[in-house]
Amino acid sequence: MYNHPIFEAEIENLELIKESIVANGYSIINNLFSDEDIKSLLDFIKNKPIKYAQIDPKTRKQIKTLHHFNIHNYGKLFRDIPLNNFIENLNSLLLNDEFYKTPNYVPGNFVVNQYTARSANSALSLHRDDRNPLGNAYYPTWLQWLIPLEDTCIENGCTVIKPKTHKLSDNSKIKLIEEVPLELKTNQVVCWDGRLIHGALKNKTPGTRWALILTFTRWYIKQEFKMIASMDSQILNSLSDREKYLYGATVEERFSPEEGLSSKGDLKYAEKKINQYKLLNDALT
Ligand SMILES: O=C(O)CCC(=O)C(=O)O
Ligand SMILES: [Fe+2]
Repeated sequence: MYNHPIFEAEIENLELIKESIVANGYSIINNLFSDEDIKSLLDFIKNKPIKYAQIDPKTRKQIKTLHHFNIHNYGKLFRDIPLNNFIENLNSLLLNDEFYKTPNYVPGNFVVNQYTARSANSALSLHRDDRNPLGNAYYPTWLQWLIPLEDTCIENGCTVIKPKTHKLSDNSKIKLIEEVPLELKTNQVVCWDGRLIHGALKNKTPGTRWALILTFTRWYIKQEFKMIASMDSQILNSLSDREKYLYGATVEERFSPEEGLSSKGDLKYAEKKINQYKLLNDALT
């Protein structure tokens, strides 16, 4: 058994949730998505052929896991998740750069770093996904959201965390902190600071353990995949202003100073970059 009392709260308690992420490195959030949405997401994922496996962060070897990447390309239900109001509000409190002005109707200037669906099979070693040098900064620069599409438990390979390790850089101290399994129901999600040490247990059951994992970072951090480049022209044509910020179109690298002198782009700049990707799509098809 473990001593750490697991923190969970309802979506009405935005401030408490923020405080738990700052203090404990994570928060469980109850009743964010409807049962119906979770079921539709699961049905879609279960019917989609799988192309990829995962590299273990510690051993760098391929491990047995079912994995989908860039799932913003899987249709509206998947595209709506990063736009969820609560996710947007919490991310804005923790990841926004106050020196990067956005239009009033665009609340955040952080970006999606990676958007995947994962079903546990082998165990995933303890790791942190935030690649910044270790430190004890108050604010995170990465936030990760895990949205279970099936109940998770110790038997089927739930996530494990080492609470409060997000601000620790001393490995001997990290070793002493207990590993806490986060057994989640499908009406719960968990959000953690990307510096928090976490992993996943082995799935000992014959069933799947599907979860969506959505990583957001501050705007200047390199995305795991170039989200804009992963989209076909039809999706590029349908991006809302909010999504142009969210998927990094406003902060795509400039080819030269002729494309603008600030790396904090605006919507006009995003439009230009999106057009460049449309031309690239046309050339490749
Ligand atoms: O699936 C999980 O519980 C955690 C996965 C994870 O940490 C990762 O893929 O980096
Ligand atoms: Fe991870």
